[in-house]
Amino acid sequence: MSKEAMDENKKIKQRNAFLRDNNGKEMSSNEGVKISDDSNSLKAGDRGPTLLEDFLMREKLSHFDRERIPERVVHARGYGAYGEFELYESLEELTMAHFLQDPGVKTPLFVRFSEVAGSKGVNETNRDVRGFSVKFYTEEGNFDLVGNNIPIFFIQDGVKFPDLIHALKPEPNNEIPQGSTAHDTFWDFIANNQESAAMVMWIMSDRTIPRSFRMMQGFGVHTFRLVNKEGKSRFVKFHWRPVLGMHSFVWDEAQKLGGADPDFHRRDLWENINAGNFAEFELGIQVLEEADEFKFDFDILDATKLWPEEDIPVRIIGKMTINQNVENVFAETEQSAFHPGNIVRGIDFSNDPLLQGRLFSYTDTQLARVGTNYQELPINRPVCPVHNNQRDGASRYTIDRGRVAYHDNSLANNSPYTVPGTKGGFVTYPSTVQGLKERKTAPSFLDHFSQARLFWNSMTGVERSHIIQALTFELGKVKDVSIRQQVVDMLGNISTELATILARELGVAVPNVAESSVTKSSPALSMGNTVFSPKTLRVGVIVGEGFDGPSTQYILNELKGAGLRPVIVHERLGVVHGTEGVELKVDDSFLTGSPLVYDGLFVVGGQNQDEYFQKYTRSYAIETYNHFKPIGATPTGAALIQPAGIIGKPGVIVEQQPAAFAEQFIQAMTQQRFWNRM
Ligand code: HDE
Repeated sequence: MSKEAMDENKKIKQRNAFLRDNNGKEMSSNEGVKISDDSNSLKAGDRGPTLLEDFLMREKLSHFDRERIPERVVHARGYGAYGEFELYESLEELTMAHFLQDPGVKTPLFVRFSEVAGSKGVNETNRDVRGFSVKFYTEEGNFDLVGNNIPIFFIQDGVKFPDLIHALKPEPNNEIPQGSTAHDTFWDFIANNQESAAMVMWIMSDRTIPRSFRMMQGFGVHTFRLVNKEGKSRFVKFHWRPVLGMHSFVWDEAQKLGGADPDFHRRDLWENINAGNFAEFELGIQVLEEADEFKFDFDILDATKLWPEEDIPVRIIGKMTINQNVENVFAETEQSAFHPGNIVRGIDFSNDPLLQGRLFSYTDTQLARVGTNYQELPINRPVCPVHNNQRDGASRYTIDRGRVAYHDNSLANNSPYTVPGTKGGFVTYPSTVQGLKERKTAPSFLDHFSQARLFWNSMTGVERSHIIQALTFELGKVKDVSIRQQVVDMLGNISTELATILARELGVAVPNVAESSVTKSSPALSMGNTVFSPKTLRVGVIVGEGFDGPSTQYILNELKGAGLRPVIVHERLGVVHGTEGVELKVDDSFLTGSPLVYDGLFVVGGQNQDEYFQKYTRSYAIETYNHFKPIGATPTGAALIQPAGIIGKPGVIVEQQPAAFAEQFIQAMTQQRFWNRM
């Protein structure tokens, strides 16, 4: 297929055939009968009772009664969109995968980002791992990269997953807490399953409170294989890098935001895609020769371990652009069915026991959650032809013709034909296996603390202080003192300093264990090294009646030119009037807006600033300041926030001259957080 043809997003074209537009159409039942009255049931007399005969009411109510399907066991809250993947350079030398051959070719895809722990309605800014699932609709079948925003996992063996999730979810006797790991059973699991040590360090870091789905990394987590046409296999790990850089909230902000806007992440994605600010991520791979499998002090099959990028560099191979929202969240996102076992020719599995467990669980869960023929649904069906002898089942959509539904056959010349590997058929990589059949952990999986220490060593001072605060909060919520003690004892294996601080904060004893001797660090693990972009960040602009029209207009234009998104905030909705006839449409009132939903604040002020205006402006400024975010102010605005005592502090910029101010403020927005405020 030519590049031009691929550019037209084959998946969206296929999906469009299923769209139904009800606007301006006559109403009918599902059987096509036109409906004359949809507000009154059929009754015996106008005061009832309602008659069983009312087939229209029965159809409507019984369909409604079945509107829900079971929510996902984990990752229930999520949001999806379509996009495409463009390959930068051919990977022909590494893999046969069709979509990784020709530079410039675009492969349609669907992405779903998610929160792991909470139910379908949980607030989106909770501290949690984020799911990062990508379904590539390739010309040789669907390839699903079902990853997370953290490169490692809690456990090493799939058989433990139900235990982990039972411990992490709300406690079963009272169903508390929702979408949070800050409770006894989770930390009891951690203390008694110490393979989670490294993951604990990651989940207590700022990675689990991302500012946006568009501003976090993604990882395939497991070791997979790439297999080329000569049949040579290499090990591979997949990485997604956000083009906007990695941003995170601070914990206090994330918690409050859960109340101010429980839909913050989906709104951010949806609004930006609609505004043409497409989310972009580069795909990187770490490749390891089979001969080097045993050259490391960790086992590459152990999903609680990462491959340090300084040892095995990440090679960037292409870019994903997420550029189209769904038409219907249930039909597309809720029914989307991901499976790490959906691989294509040229990609294969490793023996990672966590991955092996997943290979069973995902198809099983989709059969239970969505139904037997889930692969036929528009969101899940491949863009390439599908022919086989699978038949029937609930809600079968395809109508297979002919009487032959078996293989081998002679009546249909043995078709549909199997396809040899040389002609495009999938052939499992013939890796060697040896050993006893037994239930056992490999000795190479038993070091739980070296990489936890590597992570701790790689953190900046600010990042370490956030990890300490997060652990103090989470373990502070643990009621059972013995669990607190057990976790602090466990953390003593990572860092004596960390365990000592926590022991004091949590009222438990300092552990008497030797900390890990690892001195190495990996700069790539720190978010302190991220390069930020100001693009699409939101600036709350507080404007009062009679504001300085021309200079405000000038500054706003400069901010927009840098890609920032000013949001006009005023006492009430409507229009606010400045000098020289400048008018601004108000986006948020003080009540509908919140300093939590802006990445920075610009206080313009005005001539008519009553007490209400002054009070809200001050409280917006203080909240923004406490979350370390940039604040800009005109001289009028500065007088307004003067009583807050923040003028002259880092990241608080007062305008002297519009052009210089705009430049400084954009720079401050690019820096995003001013940690040296306290
Ligand atoms: Fe999942 N996981 N998982 N998981 N997972 C599910 O599948 C499971 C694991 C991940 O956007 C479920 O469709 C087992 C690792 C994402 O729809 C379920 C094990 C990673 C999503 C399931 C793991 C993930 C899921 C629930 C251990 C990161 C959301 C509903 C062997 C690499 C997919 C569903 C979406 C969803 C099982 C471990 C990521 C029950 C048994 C490791 C992003 O099948």
